[in-house]
Order: sequence, then structure tokens, then C-alpha cells
Amino acid sequence: MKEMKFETKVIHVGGEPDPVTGAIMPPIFQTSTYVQSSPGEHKGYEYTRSHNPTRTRLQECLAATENAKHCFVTASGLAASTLIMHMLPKGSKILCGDDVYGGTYRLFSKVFPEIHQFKFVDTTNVTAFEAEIAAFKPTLVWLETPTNPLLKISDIAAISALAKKHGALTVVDNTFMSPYFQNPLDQGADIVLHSMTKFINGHSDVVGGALMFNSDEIRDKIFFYQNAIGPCQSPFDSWLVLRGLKTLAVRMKQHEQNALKIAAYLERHAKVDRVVYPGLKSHPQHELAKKQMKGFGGMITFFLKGGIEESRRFLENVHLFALAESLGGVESLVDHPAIMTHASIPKEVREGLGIYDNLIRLSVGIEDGDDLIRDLETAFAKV
Ligand code: P1T
Repeated sequence: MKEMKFETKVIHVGGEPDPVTGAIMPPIFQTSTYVQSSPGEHKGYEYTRSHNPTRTRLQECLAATENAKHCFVTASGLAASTLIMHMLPKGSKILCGDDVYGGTYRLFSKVFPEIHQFKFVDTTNVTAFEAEIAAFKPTLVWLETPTNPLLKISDIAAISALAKKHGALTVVDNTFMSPYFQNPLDQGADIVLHSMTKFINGHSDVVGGALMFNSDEIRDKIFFYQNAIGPCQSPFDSWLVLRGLKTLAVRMKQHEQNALKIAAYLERHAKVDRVVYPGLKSHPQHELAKKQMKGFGGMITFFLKGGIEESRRFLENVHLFALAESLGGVESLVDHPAIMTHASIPKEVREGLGIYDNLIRLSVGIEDGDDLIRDLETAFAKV
């Protein structure tokens, strides 16, 4: 399996023809329970909250995409984050990147502070981060790279090494890059997290999460909490993700090709103040992006000249880009983080990070790039 290229793994790992019928596509094991021949005697499956063959196939395939030994899929990305929080001993300290998905911030600042201690810091400067880790002494370091929505990039290898030196685990939320463009475990991280809702499934019809890692100890803990708490993914949703995953490589190439074109277009636009895209030379961490990522992805953030009124006019006048939360689907989406995906972050924290009312986030789909540019041009003309 190690010799297989990514494009082959997503088609073949976990995708063997059904041994009973020869069906080339795996059946959906839409069952809650499994017959036992005698109490405790079964074929490895007892109850779907704990195990399901469709889910097993998806987990095998996903583990292969991140070069991981183990994978667990969950009911949502946030369910995966929740399992990690439960796995940690009570009173753990989590040192978290300051720019994370609004729902992750809400989970850490509103749900878990009675159990663990959180500190949000900039993780883009390794020297400054070293001082933070030495002072805070975290149990776990939480990186989102590139971040949502500012597309800040953290040095996974350097930060994971520092965390290891100080006895902390490193989690990387790899949702924005997908396993096609970035593999954090290969760079020293301990756990990779994905919202499968995004690029991995890629068709905006499933909510799901995934955790990948190599440690057997972490596997035992995550299995225990997944089974004890119950945020497992349904067989049908697992099957849909398994199906979406097959085209991840081709989709990511097209997302990136379109995003490169659109980012260059936006950078030249008179009504745009600033564009943030890891593939632009103007991105402050463009060199790091080239080093640790295999591509630049399909997410673009830009700042319109003006404020909330200009943003509203722009967002009300796009047609191909749908104004909606989420990202990573085949269709292009546009988001206003301050009002939509990151509204749960207090205004002063949000603006302290640079998430202003003129910040617009694009999830560039796999349509024709020129059609997408024409759509943006129509909306700019109304601003
Ligand atoms: O929505 P869910 O599957 O629970 O995943 C949460 C999540 C985790 N990590 C990152 C980086 C994310 O972007 C998300 C979800 N994000 C959106 C819904 C959004 O529009 O940004």
C-alpha cells in the first residue's frame, strides 16, 4: 500500500469488490446490529455505534490517504474535536492557534473550559511559540493550518518538534488542505483532524469528521470515547464519503487551478484592498507553504475596499458563487465570516485577529475558472 500513489489509494484502498456477490462498489451495510451464533460469538461486528463494515472501509481508505495506521470517522468535524477533548485527562492545558474555525473556538471557549484550560496564541512565529510553550506547559497543541479564514500557515514540523520536546501532543486540523495537499503526520504531528464535510466528501451532502494517527494508545482511547459517547457516522453517510473520496485528487487539482487564477485576478482588481492565498508570492508564508504543502488549495480570503455595505452589495450579487456557510464542495461558495461562520467569536477578538466586515472568503469550486471570474466581475460592478 505504501508504494501506491494517492490517486490509486483513494480508488482501491477499502474498495475491494464485495466477496459475496462481486459487486464492484461496496454495499451499504445499513444495519444497526449483527446476529451472533452464541453470546459473544460474532464476526467482529456487534452493534453499529461501535463498528460498521461500510465505516470500516472508509476508515481504511482515509488512513491510507494520511499515511496513518488508524482512522476513526465521526458524525461531524466538531464531534472529532470533542472526542480529542474527552480523551485528555481532566485539567489538561491546550495551546491553540488564535485563528481557528468559529465552531472550534466556541467548543473550546464555551463547552470545555470547565474541564480543560485553553490559551489562544499566534502559532505562525516559531520563536514566539517556543516561549509560549515553555511558559504554558501544554498537554496538547492545536494547530489549524492554513487557518480559517485568514489562511495563516504554521510550521508543522517545527511546532510538532517543540511540542514533543515539551511532552505535548500536536493535533493538526488539515481540513483546508485535505490529505491530497498536506500530510501532517509525515511532518511529526500526532493526530490529524478533518471536517469530512468539506473537501474529503466534496459534494456538500454529508456532515462528518475524521481523526487519523499512528498510536495504538490513542486508538484505544478514541475508540472507548466514540463508543461510550456515540458520535459515530451513519453507514449511508460513510458510503457517500467513500464515494466522494475517490475523486479527491482530481477535484483538488481543479480547485487549485481555479483558485490560482481567481487569486491573481483579485490581486489586480481596483475594488480589492488585499488578497490572501498561499499560492500568491504576496502571502507572508508563501515559502513555508511551498515547503510543507503539495499545493495551495481552493480557499481564498480577500478584503474589499469599503465596509459592511460594500460587502453586502457584493454578496447579494454573486450568482455562481452561492452565499453559504461551509466549503470544499464541487460548487463555489462565498462566506462572510464576521456574520456567518465566525459570528461566535466576540467582535473584539475577531477584529483583533483581522476578521473585519470587509473580509470575504471564497471556496473556489471546480466549475470553469473564467465563468467564476465573470460572476465575481458582475458582483464587483454592483459595489
Ligand atoms: O462542520 P463540521 O463538520 O463539524 O466541521 C467543523 C470544522 C472544523 N475545522 C475546520 C477548519 C472547519 O472549517 C470546520 C467547519 N467549517 C465551516 C462550517 C465553515 O464554513 O468554515
